[in-house]
Amino acid sequence: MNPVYWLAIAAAVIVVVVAAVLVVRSRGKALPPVEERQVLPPAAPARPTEPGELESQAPAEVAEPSTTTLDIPEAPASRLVRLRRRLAGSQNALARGLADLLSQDRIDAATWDDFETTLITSDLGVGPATELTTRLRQRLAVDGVVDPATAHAVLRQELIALVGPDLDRTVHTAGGQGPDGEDLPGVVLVVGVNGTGKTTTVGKLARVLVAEGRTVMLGAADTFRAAATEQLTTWGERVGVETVRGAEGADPASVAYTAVAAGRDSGVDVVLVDTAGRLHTKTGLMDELGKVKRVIEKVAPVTEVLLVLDATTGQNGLTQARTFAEVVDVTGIVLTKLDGSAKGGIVVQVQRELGVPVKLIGLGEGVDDLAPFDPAQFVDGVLGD
Ligand SMILES: Nc1nc2c(ncn2[C@@H]2O[C@H](COP(=O)(O)OP(=O)(O)O)[C@@H](O)[C@H]2O)c(=O)[nH]1
Ligand SMILES: [Mg+2]
Repeated sequence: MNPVYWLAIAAAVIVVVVAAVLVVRSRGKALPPVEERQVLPPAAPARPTEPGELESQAPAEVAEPSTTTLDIPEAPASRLVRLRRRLAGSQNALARGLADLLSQDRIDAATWDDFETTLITSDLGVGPATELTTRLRQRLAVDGVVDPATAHAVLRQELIALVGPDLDRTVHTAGGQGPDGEDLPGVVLVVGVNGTGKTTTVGKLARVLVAEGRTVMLGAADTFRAAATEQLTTWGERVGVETVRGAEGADPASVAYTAVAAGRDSGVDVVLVDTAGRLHTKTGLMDELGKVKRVIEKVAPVTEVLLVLDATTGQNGLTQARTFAEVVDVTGIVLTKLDGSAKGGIVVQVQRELGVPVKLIGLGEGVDDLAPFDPAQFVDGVLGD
């Protein structure tokens, strides 16, 4: 037979084998390592809602976690390393301004002006940018000559001071005890405008808590879109936690109440309540958010109210933050999309604006892309250390 013919067959066989190997390998990569785990015992049935304040008594259902294999969240330590790398990799204005400054032999008034302008465009805010520049000029530019190593150390110190190393950044999830001595779950209410990353944050946070050995229940109080409930339930299933959900259009306060009551009755440690993205310009919707919190507190105190802000929205995000702070006592900020924003400076501005610390940061869409906010690590990331 024609050798060319045989060669063609051999080539085809090789292509098929190589393709098969590639497919198998890419599958292996796409799937996170899984491990068989005991699924949490199902919760006691949700108690019927009772407060007179509720308008619709839409029955909430509990979506039990599926019995498929569960993801095991990445350990916080390795997660932080990766997140820091990502932060350093984002071309942020703050990092650039600092690098420019450090690259000068002599720093004159014009260089300081440029530096200040760069800081302002990094979303640090005019006040903090001016303060930082003034502090650095005092400490560094005595004779106009800056030793890079000293400059770097001083910058690091001043930036950490600006971010606030002493603020309490714990996400409070420890529940107390009820009037009859029964254990109450910690309750985390997650609020913010649509699309900022609330549901994603609830999912990621549930993973962190589960990894720490806490038992968790989710409340899908975003009842405006069925898809929102599905999205949360999927997050829950992946780490083996239950999601209490209402029918589409059900009263969000009712679902939140049912979720927290179910959490208490089944003795979970923490209930995370996802809410709808309220249009902060609509007074009625904001009032409703206040109601969600009041109704939950008929069962258990809300231990943490996390306001989720998209770091890429800049000033607009700050306006949202102010409006939300008027209706609920925000106790912590989650700043999402820092990976894409290149605007690390917003951390400082938003904390000043609200007087509330940034507690968590989102640095990607991946399931483990949520990290506790640590000022020193954040600054090191920004400085590219
Ligand atoms: N790049 C990036 N995307 C994020 C982050 N957090 C959330 N997202 C994405 O933002 C979109 C909206 O998120 P979602 O949780 O549905 O927002 P919600 O409407 O506030 O509940 C989704 O595509 C998320 O994957 C983050 O930290 N970084
Ligand atoms: Mg959502």
